[in-house]
Amino acid sequence: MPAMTKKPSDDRSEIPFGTGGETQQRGGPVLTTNHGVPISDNQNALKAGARGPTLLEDFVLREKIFHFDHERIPERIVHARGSGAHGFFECTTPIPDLSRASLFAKKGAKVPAFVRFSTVAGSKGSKDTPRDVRGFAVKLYTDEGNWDLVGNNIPVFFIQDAMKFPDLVHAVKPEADRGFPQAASAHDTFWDFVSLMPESMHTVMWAMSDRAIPRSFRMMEGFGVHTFRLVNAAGDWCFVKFHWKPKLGVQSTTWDEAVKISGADPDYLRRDLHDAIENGDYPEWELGIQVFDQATADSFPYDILDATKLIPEEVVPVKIIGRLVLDRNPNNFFAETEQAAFLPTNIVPGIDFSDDPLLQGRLFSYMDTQKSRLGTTNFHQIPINAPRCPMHNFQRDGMMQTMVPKGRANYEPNSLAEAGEDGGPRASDQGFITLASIAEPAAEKQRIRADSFADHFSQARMFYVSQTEVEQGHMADALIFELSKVKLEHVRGRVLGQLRNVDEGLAAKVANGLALDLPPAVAPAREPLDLDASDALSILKKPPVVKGRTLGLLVTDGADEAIIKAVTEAARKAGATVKIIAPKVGGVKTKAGKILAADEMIGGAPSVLFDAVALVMSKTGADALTGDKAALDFVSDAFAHCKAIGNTPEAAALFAKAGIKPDDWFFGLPQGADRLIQKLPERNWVREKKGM
Ligand code: HDD
Repeated sequence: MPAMTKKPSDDRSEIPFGTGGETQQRGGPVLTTNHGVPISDNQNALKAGARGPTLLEDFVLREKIFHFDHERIPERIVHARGSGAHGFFECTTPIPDLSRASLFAKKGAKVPAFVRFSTVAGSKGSKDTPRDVRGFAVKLYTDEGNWDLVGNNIPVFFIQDAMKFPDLVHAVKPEADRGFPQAASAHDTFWDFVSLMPESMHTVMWAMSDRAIPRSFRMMEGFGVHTFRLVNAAGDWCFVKFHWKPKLGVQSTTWDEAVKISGADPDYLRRDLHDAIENGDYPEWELGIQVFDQATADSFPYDILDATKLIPEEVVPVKIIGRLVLDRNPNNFFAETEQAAFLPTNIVPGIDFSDDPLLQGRLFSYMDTQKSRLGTTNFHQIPINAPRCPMHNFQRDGMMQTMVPKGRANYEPNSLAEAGEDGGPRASDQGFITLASIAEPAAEKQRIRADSFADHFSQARMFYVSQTEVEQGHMADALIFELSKVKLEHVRGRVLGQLRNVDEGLAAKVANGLALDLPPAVAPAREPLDLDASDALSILKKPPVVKGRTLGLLVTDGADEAIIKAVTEAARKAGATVKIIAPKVGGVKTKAGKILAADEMIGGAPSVLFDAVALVMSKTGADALTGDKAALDFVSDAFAHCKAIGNTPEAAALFAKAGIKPDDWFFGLPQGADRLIQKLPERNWVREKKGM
């Protein structure tokens, strides 16, 4: 019987399948059109005869193709590539004296959260590990509305005034005429722009540091960047900066790793977040606040309204008031992560903006961009964006309206209640009240940059001198790499001229790396100050955390199971994960003759994907791998990336073939298993110095 004339089965779980003849029995609901009509055949279009033309009448086909044709929406103009997760925020130290925000009122009180991490410059399909700032956007669904803290993993920004944002983004995105490079700042237009905008130099230093190549979203700090204000019930206010502190510590990859990871696993950070949550290793951050008053703000040698400046934690300590836990992956990437709309304008009573001109510009941009991306002013009705508290107002209609308000009260004031009708919602005396601006009351309207924003280099210098020697070396290497991709010689020279204002030693190193003479310094608008170094700005000065790290364990046939078990157990005890890598993904036959399944094969799991590696192998297994390029790269990369290496004696053959001389970061197994695991979050940086 031709499929088109087949009657829908009475048993609605019997779904036609294949060429139309056979059916597939499976559970689940009946397939229907978008309008609820049961579909009898999802495999064949309606035709005039078996080999005849397809009929326009086929509403099932037309609806399916029509919907498919419109599946894509515009990607975010920046932060296009991202991934998100659900969780909750819990107040651990209430601060009613500082803020009347309901989410900070009670110890133990929880609100649902959705967080989206992102890169900035790359498009949606780009890789996870370019050198770039990472977005750290948090939506907290409080009982007084949504609070979105739309921050980054870097506490400062490239520009001081929102007026410059489109220029910054145009400059860093693929060049207009050629459409490349993708997800990279290493090109003419970016460096042309930033070298002409000395205010960017502090954030450029961060972008050239290892902060811009994070090992995991779970191991990044997050920052609200701007100065905001907290307001208590009495209307008293103070300034505040928000910080997210990861429980797993801060960790980055090296540049060479980041480059290689982007080939081995372009979804590295996305997968890491997803898998950790699936495995029940819920990432967690503490929410910290730096609180200060106007007098303190006035005492700083920089302006707290200038988003290119931070306040060192040593100057204003970070007080921990809550925790953020991500414990659920989205069910659907598009519906939730892609459609998530973050708005810096989403604040709640108890929190307010400051006059930071960058923040003020953002207050317009995000609402506007959602309309273009999500197509309707009703984007707040999409479940991921909708508040979890009651929402009533007189706004009506618009595209994709899904609410069905009753009655005729769509205006205010009205007296409909006097006639017994529903008069609609009323303003509340507990509602959001905007704080008075702190600008001079009689200020003239003018397009101007405040004089207090003129110091562009003091904090760039402070950031640089706060780093360890290793981190400073990475910054110099990053600058040399980036500028080597800049074809315009005058731009290279101008960057060097700017760098001299940051640090003469750094400028000289970079010039040497480019084989250029140091040009004169570009005259700074204000002579930089030598601010005190801040240890909190360095990654390597932070305590290493073993939890959450992954060991890549390379095994061969004949490997000793007891040793594998000892290593796995040591990792488990420390909260780390082990991935078994074998020559073939089906696994290996151990010394005891048992099959040990592998997670990955060597060619699919280079050592750049792991924090440290271990090699447990038999003599024949090791000898066989000396002829395997992927195995040789596995060990030589692990060594070059300064990682700890655990091994059984048989692996010596592989080290010799790879030209590696074991040092004191090689740990004999099984006795060195615990010491190896302790080294997961650390690197033996002296290898870098030896030029490996
Ligand atoms: Fe922005 C997205 C963070 C300055 C305009 N921004 C966006 C996202 C993050 C940030 C994390 C992604 C949100 C998500 O995951 O959906 N942006 C920042 C930070 C800034 C900043 C920390 C400075 C401190 N941004 C900034 C300025 C403007 C914008 C000055 C415009 C005047 N940003 C946007 C945008 C985006 C955006 C075009 C693109 C997608 C979106 O808003 O929702 O409106």
